[in-house]
Amino acid sequence: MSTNLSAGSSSAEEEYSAAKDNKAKIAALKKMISEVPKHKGTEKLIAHLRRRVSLLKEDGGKKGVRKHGIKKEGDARVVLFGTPNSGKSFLLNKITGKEVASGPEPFETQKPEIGMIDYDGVKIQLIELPSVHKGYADKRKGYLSLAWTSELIIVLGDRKLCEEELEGIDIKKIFLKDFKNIKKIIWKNLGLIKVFTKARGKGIGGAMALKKGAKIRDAGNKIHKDFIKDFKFARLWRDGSIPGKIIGLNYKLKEKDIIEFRTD
Ligand SMILES: Nc1nc2c(ncn2[C@@H]2O[C@H](COP(=O)(O)OP(=O)(O)OP(=O)(O)O)[C@@H](O)[C@H]2O)c(=O)[nH]1
Ligand SMILES: [Mg+2]
Repeated sequence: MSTNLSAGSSSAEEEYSAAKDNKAKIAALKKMISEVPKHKGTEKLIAHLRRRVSLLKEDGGKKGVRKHGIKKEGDARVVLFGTPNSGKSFLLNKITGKEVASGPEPFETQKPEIGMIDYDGVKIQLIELPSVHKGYADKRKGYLSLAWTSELIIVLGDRKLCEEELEGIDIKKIFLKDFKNIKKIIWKNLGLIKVFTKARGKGIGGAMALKKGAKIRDAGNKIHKDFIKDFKFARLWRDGSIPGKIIGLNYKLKEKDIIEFRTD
């Protein structure tokens, strides 16, 4: 994050960057607030830092747990955020097969609506938040906690209002203009790669999402905690250029790789 603090607060900023959980982030932010000189010129900054603290408190720091009754499912959570009638429900229905009411009335969606995107076998949770209005950031913290626990926020409609009400939420945002290739765009912005596994002598099995830069070891660990213990080697197929090459645990994977684990 960039808070443009004056010299003297840099250690608090470093603490914030190094913070592993929300508790540590909150402590670093409070330190920043205490260190910022208090005058007219820093009022906005202090308000901004305070808002961050309050958002982090809302989040509770518990990743993957129920939030607003919505459990994190799939390989990532993406949130649809926007002004009334910007097409959030339309988009949710289009790419997840949901059937949420999507008509000309504004504020039609009254509670978070959840769908699941299937992208070549990888699952991505998509949540439409009720439409934004002035004061949303203060009144709808529960909804915003869903944005806060997401990996990506898709913003539709009036950009200025959305940016104002999302202020302080350090999650990647994309501002959508049209709905073309939307699944692909979401996937690209998540910074994940998708690999496929196969069993010996069989065709391609399941798809798996991994962080960019992941290695064979990470794929194995994702299949099962103990999987790597019995690892002998793996074979890799890559877009025709690598046909069944024998590789080890530290081999770096790429989008659409096919891997076969050998444990016998
Ligand atoms: N943006 C968009 N809207 C479309 C499209 N085709 C139809 N619509 C209509 O545009 C309106 C968008 O409404 P919703 O999808 O309900 O909008 P919303 O963002 O969910 O807004 P809320 O009612 O506040 O929940 C509806 O009348 C849709 O039927 C399209 O290709 N893009
Ligand atoms: Mg809607």
